[in-house]
Amino acid sequence: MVRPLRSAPHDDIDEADLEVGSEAHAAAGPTAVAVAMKRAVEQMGPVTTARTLLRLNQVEGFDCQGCAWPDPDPSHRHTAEFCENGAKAVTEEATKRRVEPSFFAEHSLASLEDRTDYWLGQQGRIVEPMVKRAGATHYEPIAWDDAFAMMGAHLRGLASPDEAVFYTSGKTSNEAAFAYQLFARAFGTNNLPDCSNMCHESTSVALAETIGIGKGSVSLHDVETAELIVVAGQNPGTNHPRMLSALEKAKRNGGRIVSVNPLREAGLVRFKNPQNPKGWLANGTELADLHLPVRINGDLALWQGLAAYLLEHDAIDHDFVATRTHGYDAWAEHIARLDWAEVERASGLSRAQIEELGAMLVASKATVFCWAMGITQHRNSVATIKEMVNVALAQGNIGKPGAGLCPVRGHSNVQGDRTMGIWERPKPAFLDALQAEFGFDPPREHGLDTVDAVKAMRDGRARFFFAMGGNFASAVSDTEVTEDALRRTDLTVHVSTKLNRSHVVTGREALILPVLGRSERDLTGGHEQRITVEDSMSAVHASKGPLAPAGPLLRSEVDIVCSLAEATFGAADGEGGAGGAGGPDIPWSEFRDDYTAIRRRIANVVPGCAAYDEKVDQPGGFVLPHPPRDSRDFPTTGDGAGKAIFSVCPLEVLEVPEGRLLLQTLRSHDQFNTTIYGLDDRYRGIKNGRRVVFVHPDDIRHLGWSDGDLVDLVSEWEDGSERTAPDFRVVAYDQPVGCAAAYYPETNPLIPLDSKAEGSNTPTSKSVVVRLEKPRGGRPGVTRPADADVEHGHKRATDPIQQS
Ligand SMILES: Nc1nc2c(c(=O)[nH]1)N[C@H]1C(S)=C(S)[C@@H](COP(=O)(O)OP(=O)(O)OC[C@H]3O[C@@H](n4cnc5c(=O)[nH]c(N)nc54)[C@H](O)[C@@H]3O)O[C@H]1N2
Ligand SMILES: Nc1nc2c(c(=O)[nH]1)N[C@H]1C(S)=C(S)[C@@H](COP(=O)(O)OP(=O)(O)OC[C@H]3O[C@@H](n4cnc5c(=O)[nH]c(N)nc54)[C@H](O)[C@@H]3O)O[C@H]1N2
Ligand code: SF4
Ligand SMILES: [Mo]
Repeated sequence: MVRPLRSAPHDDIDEADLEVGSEAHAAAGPTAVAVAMKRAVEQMGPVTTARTLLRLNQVEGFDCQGCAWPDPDPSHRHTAEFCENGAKAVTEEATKRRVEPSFFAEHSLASLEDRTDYWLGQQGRIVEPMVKRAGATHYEPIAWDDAFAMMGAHLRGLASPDEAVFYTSGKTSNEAAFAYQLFARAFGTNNLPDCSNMCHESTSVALAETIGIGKGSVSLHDVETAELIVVAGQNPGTNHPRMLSALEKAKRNGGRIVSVNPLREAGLVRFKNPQNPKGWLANGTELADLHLPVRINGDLALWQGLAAYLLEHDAIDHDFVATRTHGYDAWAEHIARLDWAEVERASGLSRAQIEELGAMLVASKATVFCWAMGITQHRNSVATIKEMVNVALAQGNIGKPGAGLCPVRGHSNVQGDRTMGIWERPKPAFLDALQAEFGFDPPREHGLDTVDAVKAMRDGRARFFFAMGGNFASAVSDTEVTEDALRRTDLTVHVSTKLNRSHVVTGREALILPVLGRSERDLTGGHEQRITVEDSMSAVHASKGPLAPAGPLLRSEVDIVCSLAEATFGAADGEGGAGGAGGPDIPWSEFRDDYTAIRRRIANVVPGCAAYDEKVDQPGGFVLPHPPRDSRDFPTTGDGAGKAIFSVCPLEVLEVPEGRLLLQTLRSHDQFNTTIYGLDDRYRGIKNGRRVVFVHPDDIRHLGWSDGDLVDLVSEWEDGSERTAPDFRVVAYDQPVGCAAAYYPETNPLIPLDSKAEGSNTPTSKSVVVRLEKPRGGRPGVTRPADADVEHGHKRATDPIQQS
């Protein structure tokens, strides 16, 4: 079925090897197992593969470093409790490949700048702390103590603590996150941007305002026993594969499933459960009963149409609405005035299609609403999520069995990091608790989120950038602006397992600090330590890696934070008073030597964490309180405080000028965010390449192109500026007319820093207006990364001087 593309107009392009086949119709199944195993054995060897994967997501094992999907009850776990992409995540970390100091001696920074994230990641684990000194062309080794002293000196030299930025990616453990935010606040800043700012921030904002807590309200059991599950803007077959097992169970229990997505994602269409022998043989389970091919950004309109249907059929839980909610009448009046023609135009769906889902909602006594990035990364995402909440509230679908709101989180501990205080806008109560526990007055002013941190670095207001994991340069929008901002700092520090683009986009000086991953034994303090994490459904549990560390010099994230604190403040005397040269009296060395000491402090500071250390010891851990889920209590504030809030959200139609397409930037099946595992997107029929743009066949024709053509993507913005991402292969692909899709992070150069969601500041990664243009070749100001490709000599030229 796979046909090679006809010869390209430019033979030297990266995608010469690209193959486009037909879409897959089923997700998982034997192919998934085979793919995962082949790569695992190649990179880890057979013994480590077996030892590691059998410990993955087990009670006495370690938590998958992939996504945040929860684990089943301990009594319901399989021997192999992981998916293809979980196995890939482990392989990526437990690989036997190493990046030694000799690698950095051999490769100058300038040469590494020409490499892609894929190539950089494939080099292996970083095993020694490395420094790039001012003016140097290469990284060189540095002793840990010298690295800490260097960071401490930089931090003490800042004119204000707010000149420092402390970023977090969502893999950081609860213990490390708690210590890290404590350090940042003891130092004097709330500049704690995190990957959430680019991810589910719209969810956190919308839910906090409407139900009083920024987290989902369901358990795994609710999903499995729901009568109806709506999966909107999410591709679980790739990004949360074990969710498909839960959906399959729901289906067996008689539940119905609806997918709301511009694309017909494999997995929702058909799923072969690799844990179920039948899945190997038969065609698998048909998961989605209904697929609504919504136009990109059409969800607000769709949910208003659904609301109108519920009102029209009086499918309202009047008792719940009367006793537990606020603002219903104003909302109902607003919806009653709905203009169906506008709804159809905005959503790209007919009224009949919307009413089909409406009828399913009416028929269901317990509905679960799931969503992810297809909903959160638009300008009006907060409004869209509030409208989903309205629909859930109208039918009382919250705080009852088999029903609720289910935002599906991304990184494996992104929710836990927030719970532990990684947040640029901490609640006063959290700061009060910190103050009571540690006896210092934390800063009260809000800090910088991700987008604002870029602006602060760009404008010289922030000069120290520290990243606890992640790949800031590639993950944030407006690649050129973001990279330029990082380069303007005095010092960039990356605590990382693997090499990535952010390590080669340095401040005047730079450090790379090698860190233990989840799969590795943590012997900090001379004894085996464990860490804890929280999943997407607020379940907290312990995790302990089984493998020998990738190298003897690796340190844990907790160790790095505590040592940095000591180097910054001077070692604490542990006797009260000023803890050294200038910091509050916090026992950093005690924290480092035994993480239990941190957990005791978490118990005192973080709501719902009393007896934390004891509770995480229960098999499967414990579930954090969630008043709407537990007792239909809504800890909202402001107008209607104490009740769930209905919101009135004006309907808008995202108008796309003639000749333009609405582009979403999404993940392939072979990546974890900016970590590229490989160049195939099996379910979408793409082999050996990533620079593709999926376009509807009618649009291809209408715009005067052919399937297989090579194009530049050009985005146009309100201020008249244009941005280009060059050299994408046009691939004909079924989706609503006018929509298009291409992979992230290659498309991040197209999204201006100021294009972000109202209320949450999340970059609008899912609605970018673009036109397709004949490739113009390398021009100044164009980010031109290569993929498969580096062998083909492609440059990643963000800087005109670097142009080939
Ligand atoms: N293997 C793997 N797993 C991952 C990740 C990974 O990169 N790889 N990343 C992790 C992270 S951090 C996250 S946040 C999650 C991301 O999980 P997802 O949100 O599933 O990730 P995306 O690939 O961005 O997919 C977005 C989906 O929304 C659809 N969509 C786009 N625009 C719209 C729209 O306007 N309306 C609707 N209804 N749908 C739309 C797209 O077609 C696509 O199916 O996955 C996590 N898990
Ligand atoms: N255009 C576009 N942009 C997007 C998105 C999109 O859909 N479209 N999605 C956004 C989303 S949802 C997210 S979450 C962000 C992701 O943004 P980030 O979280 O910043 O990016 P990742 O690619 O997940 O980070 C990968 C790096 O983390 C490091 N790492 C891996 N494991 C560990 C570990 O255990 N410890 C430490 N310290 N480091 C580790 C490795 O060095 C690796 O290279 O990107 C956002 N950007
Ligand atoms: S579903 Fe997510 S957490 Fe579970 S094994 Fe797969 S990647 Fe890991
Ligand atoms: Mo994410």
